[in-house]
Amino acid sequence: MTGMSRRSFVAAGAAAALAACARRAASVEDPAAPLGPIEPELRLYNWSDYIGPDTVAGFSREFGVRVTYDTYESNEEMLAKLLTGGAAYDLVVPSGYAIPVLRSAGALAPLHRRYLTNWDNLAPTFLGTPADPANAVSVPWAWGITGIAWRTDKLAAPPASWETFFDPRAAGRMTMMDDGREVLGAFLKYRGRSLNSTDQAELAAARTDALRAKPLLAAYLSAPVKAQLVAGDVWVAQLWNGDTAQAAAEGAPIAWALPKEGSLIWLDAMAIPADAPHKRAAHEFINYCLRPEVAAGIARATRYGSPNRAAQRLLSDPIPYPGPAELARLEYQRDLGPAAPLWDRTWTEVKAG
Ligand code: SPD
Repeated sequence: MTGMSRRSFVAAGAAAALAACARRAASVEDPAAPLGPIEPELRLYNWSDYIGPDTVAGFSREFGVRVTYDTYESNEEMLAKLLTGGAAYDLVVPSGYAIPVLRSAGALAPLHRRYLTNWDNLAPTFLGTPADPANAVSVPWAWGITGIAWRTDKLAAPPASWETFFDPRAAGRMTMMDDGREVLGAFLKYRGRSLNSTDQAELAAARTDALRAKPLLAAYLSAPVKAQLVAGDVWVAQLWNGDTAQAAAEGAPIAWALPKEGSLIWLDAMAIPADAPHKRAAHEFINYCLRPEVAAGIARATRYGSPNRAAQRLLSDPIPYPGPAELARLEYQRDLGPAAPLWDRTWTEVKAG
């Protein structure tokens, strides 16, 4: 079962009872009320390669909290785990579109702002987004863009278009992400469509394009492709800008290109599950990550854009938020709502095809 079809399965009802419990828990929680004392334990669930080398250890040392740190490779993997219940995580880092998905299932707890004393370090650009207009449940973590990572020693020129994935000269040396929203989204952009399209014909065209590219791909692989790029086994990979920069930092001739047809920009944010067992520790961790020096450490290691303006000032080469010309080519993902099963089916057909 793919990540997306797992989500459909969840949405179809198996988790309904658990979601209802979480909804009840979230709705009775008063965000103005104090939480208890900090708990001695914290369970974090984040994207891979998305934190500073000392972030967790520094928090653990200072607050005397034992931290468990697990990682995921896609929103769908995280959603499946959270929405089936019993994951017992205290903090997750969903992308914007996944916040309403979690919230409407009653799976997120309200933020208790009294513990987030470093809130004002955040840049206003990243606050009050459509995903969470009042920032009632989420705190910006990092932003980035999906594009094409490429080996400058293997390709004569930068990949200018998503059409690159149809190029037989790189057959077997290319990968796309193991993520239906990313792959179908890229081919929707290739055809000049929205990466949030819910139009059947547009999605069918994206499926046709994905199936045309598939025989030329070595694999569907997300962040773990970095090792293969560094080794030179993969020459072209659909990949996020920061992960590409992490790979290039290993010393391999790797660059990143934004396809001319446009692509995905995202803002990932910290959020506390409704059934989190250690909510006070989760708030303290969020507040710790909002410190300028901690946020700068995260940005330096991950090479993603920081939504923390106080941290930006500490960085020697801060990643600037895209200007109007770039933004015109970029799109944030939205919750697909009732069209989610159509996307699930389409991606399942691509994976099985
Ligand atoms: N290695 C961390 C990558 C984080 C990517 N998050 C957003 C992905 C949007 N599909």
